[in-house]
Amino acid sequence: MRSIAGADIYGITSEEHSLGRDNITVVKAMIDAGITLIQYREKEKTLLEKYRQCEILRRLTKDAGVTFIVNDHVDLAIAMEADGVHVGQDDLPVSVVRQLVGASVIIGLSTHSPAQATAAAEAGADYIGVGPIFATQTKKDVCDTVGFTYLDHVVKMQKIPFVAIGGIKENNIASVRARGAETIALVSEIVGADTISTRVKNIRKNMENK
Ligand code: TZP
Ligand code: MG
Repeated sequence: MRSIAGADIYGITSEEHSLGRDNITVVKAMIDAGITLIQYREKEKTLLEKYRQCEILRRLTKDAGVTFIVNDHVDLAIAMEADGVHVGQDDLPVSVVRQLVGASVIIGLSTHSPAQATAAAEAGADYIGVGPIFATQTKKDVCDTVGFTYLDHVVKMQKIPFVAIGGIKENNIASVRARGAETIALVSEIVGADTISTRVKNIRKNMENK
């Protein structure tokens, strides 16, 4: 199985793309829509503000049996007793993150090349991010798109679970799925939907049309 925690959709927060709703409201809607893997990703708040939101989100996700991953902040993930932490290429090395969080916490690492995927697996990451597949406005310091070339490499040549990310929408998700991605992350397409439950339903419909 190449999915992450058995999830089809990986929901990721971003308040600035959430049509004026806060992350709590959005995560509640994601949970109601049946999303079982959610990352707290928030670039526009202080660490204390993030902590306050995560206190609520940890309770909501735990009660719903949803896997809760914290982006960027290893300390926040530990404090929240999050199920996982997601880091990037310029963050602490995975080996160091592992020492800090312990064996049972999921570690995700963003990757953009075959060499990074191999290194992530060797370092003990539990999953990798593969992207950006398509152009995205959501991530500010984003690298060039990796397209399907890198996705195909990961599907065929790597064993580690992975999530495809970047510019994935209701109308292109079938193409990503068809190439072998089991878990697919969408930020703006979900948090920016007028009605999150309807959007998730349509995304799932298109995912099944492999
Ligand atoms: N990492 C690679 S692309 C990206 C992240 C966090 C942002 C994806 O956002 P969207 O809105 O799904 O394109
Ligand atoms: Mg990061």
